[in-house]
Amino acid sequence: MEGIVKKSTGSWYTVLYDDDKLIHCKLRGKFRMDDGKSTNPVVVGDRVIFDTRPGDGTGIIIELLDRRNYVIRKATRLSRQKHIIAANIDQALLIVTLAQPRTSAGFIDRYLVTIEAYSIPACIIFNKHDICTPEQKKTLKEMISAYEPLGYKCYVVSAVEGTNLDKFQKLLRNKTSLLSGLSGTGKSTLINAIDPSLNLKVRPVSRAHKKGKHTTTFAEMFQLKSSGRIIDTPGIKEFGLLDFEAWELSHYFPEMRALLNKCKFDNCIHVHEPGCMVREEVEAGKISYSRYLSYLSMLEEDDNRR
Ligand SMILES: Nc1nc2c(ncn2[C@@H]2O[C@H](COP(=O)(O)OP(=O)(O)OP(=O)(O)O)[C@@H](O)[C@H]2O)c(=O)[nH]1
Ligand SMILES: [Mg+2]
Ligand SMILES: [Zn+2]
Repeated sequence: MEGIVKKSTGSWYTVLYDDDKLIHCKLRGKFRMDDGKSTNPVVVGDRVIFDTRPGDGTGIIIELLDRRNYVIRKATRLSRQKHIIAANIDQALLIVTLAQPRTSAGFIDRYLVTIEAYSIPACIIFNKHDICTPEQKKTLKEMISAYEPLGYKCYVVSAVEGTNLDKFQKLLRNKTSLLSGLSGTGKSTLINAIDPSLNLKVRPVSRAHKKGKHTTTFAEMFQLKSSGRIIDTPGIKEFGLLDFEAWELSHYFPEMRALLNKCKFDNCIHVHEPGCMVREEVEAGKISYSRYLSYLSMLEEDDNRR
């Protein structure tokens, strides 16, 4: 039978099949590992073929079907292995808060670049609108007018007061959505607000540090009553970037990608080169300076990594 992995804890996998049935499965003894470079062979969102074991109602996963896409967590410096967060995602929704915790523009851009590299559509969900100060509401408007023209749809919501949750719910319809963001931004609260019967664990942000407490500790997929599947994830600091060459980085910034081959030099990395169209547009205010700064910082980090 075919199913979708809902969660994985150690050696057990919960598999969703026939729309709403669940079965606990183990992997078949000699399970084909991909390239040995990933720490987890089967992940949330994977489509698998399983057999039921007579007797105890558990199952055995015998085959992993091809993945359409997947997202990895940043690998530690010590290990070359990657940890896959989830697979077969239709859209990535970044949950952002401007206070408690504050999500920086740098974080948002890094996330968007990563998701661009995976070719997965992304949206930005600004949560906790109920506690935004007038100053933050102004920042919010500026951010929306910077990101929407780049193709990232923005939603302003409050999970607590229910603001715009109808729009959010519509966004989730008939899709598999990955929710990510810093710890404490309200990912689990938002899912509860859409479907209270799920009753996910949530915890207040620390008062002293204005940071979340990593309440959700592993990724899990939920089938929504209102149609669609949503994957709750633990708060992340960053995603693992795919390996990229310096000249490729600008391909993941849509406003820079639009200028592809317009610079004087083909291998222009848009820093000091003469005849650089990207820098020209930054100087003319057509490309956001904040986005360009994010670009430079990612470029520099990549340089250090080498
Ligand atoms: N004022 C306000 N508080 C919110 C809102 N959404 C979530 N919160 C609060 O933010 C805190 C953290 O929410 P969680 O849902 O646990 O956050 P999370 O993103 O799942 O965090 P991790 O699981 O740690 O990654 C809780 O105290 C929520 O009540 C909102 O719209 N407004
Ligand atoms: Mg959570
Ligand atoms: Zn250039």
